[in-house]
Amino acid sequence: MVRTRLMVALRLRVIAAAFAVIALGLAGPAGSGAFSSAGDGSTFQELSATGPGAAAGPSSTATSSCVWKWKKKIVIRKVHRHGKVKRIRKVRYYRVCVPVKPPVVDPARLGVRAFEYGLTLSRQTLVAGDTIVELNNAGEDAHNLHITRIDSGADVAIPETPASAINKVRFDTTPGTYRLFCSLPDHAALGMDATIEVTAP
Ligand SMILES: [Cu+2]
Repeated sequence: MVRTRLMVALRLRVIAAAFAVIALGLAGPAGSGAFSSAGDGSTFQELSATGPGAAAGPSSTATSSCVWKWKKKIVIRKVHRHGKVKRIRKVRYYRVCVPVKPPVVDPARLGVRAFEYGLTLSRQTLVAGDTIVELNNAGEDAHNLHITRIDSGADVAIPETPASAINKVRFDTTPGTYRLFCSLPDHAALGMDATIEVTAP
């Protein structure tokens, strides 16, 4: 009989202690209730600073080079309580800025066939931006190719290329008119001279 009463009293104490733990948890700092039942105030603070409830999130400083995404991590903590070691499982939320890969845009391509004496272009217009110009020397002599902006005189060149050889140059174009010619003596005057229109994307 005495033993039974003792057992009941002990059980009541255990229940009371459990309620106290819950009450302690609920009385924790205000914020997202996701972690409150754990009753671990210090961790809660840390979580609320980076958790989904954080008012001044990194989103306010997000740049176009990365996108903020929520991540979840399970954290197991050992807490000493009432002489016992308790394992507390928590879900920790944090944000990471995932780099955004710029869309891969294929370069514009222009083929230039050179011969004595002329240039044949694979196209008459180009879209501005990353461009590859390929000189295909279909003649018997060596030829080079200059690509010059008519208005500014900015010049990109493919060096002298022997007969039956192919050479390339890659550069950025801007909208405008470009002149293509071979700079070897008289070659442009003899016909190795052409223009191409570069249009805005
Ligand atoms: Cu030439």
